[in-house]
Amino acid sequence: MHKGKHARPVRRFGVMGALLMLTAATVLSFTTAGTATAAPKGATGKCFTDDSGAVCTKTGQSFELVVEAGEWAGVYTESNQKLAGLAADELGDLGFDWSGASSGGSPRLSIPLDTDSDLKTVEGWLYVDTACDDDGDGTVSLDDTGCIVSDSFGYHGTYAAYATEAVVADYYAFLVADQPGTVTVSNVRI
Ligand SMILES: [Ca+2]
Ligand SMILES: [Ca+2]
Repeated sequence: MHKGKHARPVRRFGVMGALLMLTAATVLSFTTAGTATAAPKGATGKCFTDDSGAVCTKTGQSFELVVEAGEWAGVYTESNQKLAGLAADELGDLGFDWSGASSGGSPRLSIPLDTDSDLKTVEGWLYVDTACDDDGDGTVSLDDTGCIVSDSFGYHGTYAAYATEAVVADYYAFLVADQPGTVTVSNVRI
């Protein structure tokens, strides 16, 4: 995954940092067993950063992400666990509202996918970036007509036409900004 090439070890939020660095292959060995206690269940969105200068500022349910080259910051929640097991091509209106900088697939949702019937292991990712906001109204929503998505298995096209056997894995779904600029996201629905 290109997004990991600038990654380096982190201290404050090692789980997400490690996750961002992992290739699809190495994610295979990841399970939720060691991370389930990292944050309280049911928590609403929380900031994470690469701890190298990127800034995430939470105001209410709005998050300002300030990222320079090679950095990342984002929002995660554990409430996505309600998604585990759902068909990846039938996820309704997941998405987020955004304003500010967008480029190179940033900001985007990364939704963990399972393809081997073991929800505790992640085999791939569904990516939902601002290409999904085809009508340009500042709302990314999977149920928008014309919403463009991609996945780590090579799909790139409309979500409406997305057909996969994958289901959502029992793992973090998160929003990340990893291209330079300042973007504000809110109403993160994962
Ligand atoms: Ca799996
Ligand atoms: Ca839209």
